[in-house]
Amino acid sequence: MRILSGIQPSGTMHLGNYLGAVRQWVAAQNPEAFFCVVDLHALTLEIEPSQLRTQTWDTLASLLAAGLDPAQCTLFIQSQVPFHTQMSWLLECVASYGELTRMTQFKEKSGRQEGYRVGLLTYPVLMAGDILLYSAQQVPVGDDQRQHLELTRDIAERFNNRYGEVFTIPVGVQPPAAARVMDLQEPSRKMSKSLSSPLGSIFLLDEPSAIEKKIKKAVTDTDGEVRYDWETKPGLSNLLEIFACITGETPAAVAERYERYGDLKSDLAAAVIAELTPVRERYDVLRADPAQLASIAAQGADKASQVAGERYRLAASAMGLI
Ligand code: AQP
Repeated sequence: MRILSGIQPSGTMHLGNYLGAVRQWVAAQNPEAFFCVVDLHALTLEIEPSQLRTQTWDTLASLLAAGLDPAQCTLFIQSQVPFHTQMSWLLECVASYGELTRMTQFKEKSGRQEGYRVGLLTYPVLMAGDILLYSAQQVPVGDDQRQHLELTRDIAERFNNRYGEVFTIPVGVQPPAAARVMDLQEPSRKMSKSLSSPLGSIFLLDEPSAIEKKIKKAVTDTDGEVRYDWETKPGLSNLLEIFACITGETPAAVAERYERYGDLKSDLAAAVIAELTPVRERYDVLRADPAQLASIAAQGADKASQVAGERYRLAASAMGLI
């Protein structure tokens, strides 16, 4: 199965990235699967060059620690495959300005800053190129990427209608639970690398004591009944989704096993710690070997370039470029 997905090196990976996306990638990895650190996307918001560099390696090490295996899939850094920016230009000449200004993430992120970058408007087109370069049939992503994936499908269909059948039309795939993990302190907002309150996000590299504290202090409600109900119990439902994703149950089935919030929180903390501790331990070993990380990235970029180059040349030629 041809698969493509990516993650921005915009901070430390959090439980939302891990459960909503990366855990699915590990389960789906195969020789036809491509996963990348989308460093070009991270340039859409302000970021120090040294921070971007460090976080790119941190993110690559996190993906390996989470279980991606370069012997089973292709793992690479987006900017090391120049076809991504080349394809982005071709697709910018297919996408319309109106459809880009309608993107929810653009509206939210541009509203937060003065003088936002043009890249913040156009990065969904770069993302479309990321996916279409690899003829991905499936794109495992969290729920927040649903709209960008629809845009990718629209751009691909428009291209194919105008220039001939060049692109595979991809399908987004979400996990059955935890497709949108919410902030533990503000369950109306998604868990985020950059925007959360200190206690709102659980990070992949958090110590067990920090995980326990964050889950214990997670906002719930005062009615005391353990029930899966996003309308009236968003905080609790978020915890149930996280729990269900880890154990492979449904959130409602997890809710049935508990009568008290405290017991649910203690068991959830133990489950999250058991899930993340081996990842953190592997990360420490991997991050201590920068030469190995660089070699994995170089090999991945080589393999990715072969596939991406072929699709780029087909698209460019179909549009009339010599
Ligand atoms: N809260 C979330 N729940 C489930 N899945 C999530 N993803 C992101 N947040 C959640 C999924 O993780 C993958 C990589 O996302 P990204 O690096 O593009 O992160 P983002 O969308 O920019 O969101 P972040 O991590 O919160 O970063 P900031 O705060 O910098 O915008 C994607 O598949 C995404 O769906």
